[in-house]
Amino acid sequence: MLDVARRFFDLPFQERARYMSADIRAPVRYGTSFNQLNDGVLCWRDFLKLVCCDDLAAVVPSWPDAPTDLREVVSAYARSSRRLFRELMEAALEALGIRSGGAAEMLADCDAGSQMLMVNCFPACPEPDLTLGMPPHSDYGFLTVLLQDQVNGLEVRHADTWVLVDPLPGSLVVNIGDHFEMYSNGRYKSLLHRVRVNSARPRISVASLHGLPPERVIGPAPELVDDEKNPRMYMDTDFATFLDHLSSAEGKPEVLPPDQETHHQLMLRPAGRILAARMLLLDPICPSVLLASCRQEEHVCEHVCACGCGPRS
Ligand SMILES: O=C(O)CCC(=O)C(=O)O
Repeated sequence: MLDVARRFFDLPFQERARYMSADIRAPVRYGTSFNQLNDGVLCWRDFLKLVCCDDLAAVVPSWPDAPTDLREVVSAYARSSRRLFRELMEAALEALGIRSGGAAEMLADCDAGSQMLMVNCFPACPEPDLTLGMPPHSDYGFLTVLLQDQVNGLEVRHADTWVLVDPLPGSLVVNIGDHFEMYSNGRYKSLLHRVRVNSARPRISVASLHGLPPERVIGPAPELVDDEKNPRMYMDTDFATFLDHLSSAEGKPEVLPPDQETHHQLMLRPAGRILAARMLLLDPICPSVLLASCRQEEHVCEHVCACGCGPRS
């Protein structure tokens, strides 16, 4: 996957530019920064966005036809990522204590849900301290499965500082998104993260963002809300509203000082603090775990919990 992504960004600009679009809803979109048409300050990043859906065969013909193996490799990767999302959600629902009807309904929504692949290239930058590859942001959906090459760049916000996420060979990073924080009524926290660039080597990453169907209203699960100890912490929202917000001037991403939240976080999170998770841990004992390592082959290998129950392995 990383190899074909690298070869796509090595294509002549005219070839890549065929997929440029001003429409943030376009199913295939090549661009620079977050949105080069809106951003006041451009980020040091090129991206190829590919919207996936459960009928992948229907969308793949609109994807780039060069490199020649891109459609085959990327669609296989998208399917695997979707399966992983399903498995992670099953475990997370169990960890939250959501069973039978509630879990079945949520998993059905996950199966019918949205998926978007964001293929990123952060070229080597002559002045890396003057820019960012991506500004601080959190992802809007439920879970993001992130594949990165061996070049440092991803940092997450944890305990008021930026922490580098070491690229471990053969591992994936799983980020919690805003909608999962809302659904879990704050028991899982969405992750503020950013990407730094360097002057020596380009960096490639592939984020697979998973969420529920766009029109599905998302709010705290009834099982996790009660009047006494667990009051409702979030308003209901849906993905379509978020997209409207993003395409409006108000939703324009900005390069913010590290300790500030982005606009959409402020919109989606009326209460609750920002916490950073390096990777998701699906821990049946403590669903508020923030740091973990999830290896592709072994699934879960090391856990560090931020709620005070201490490191485990
Ligand atoms: O490149 C990375 O490590 C993170 C990418 C990311 O945050 C995104 O595509 O939303």
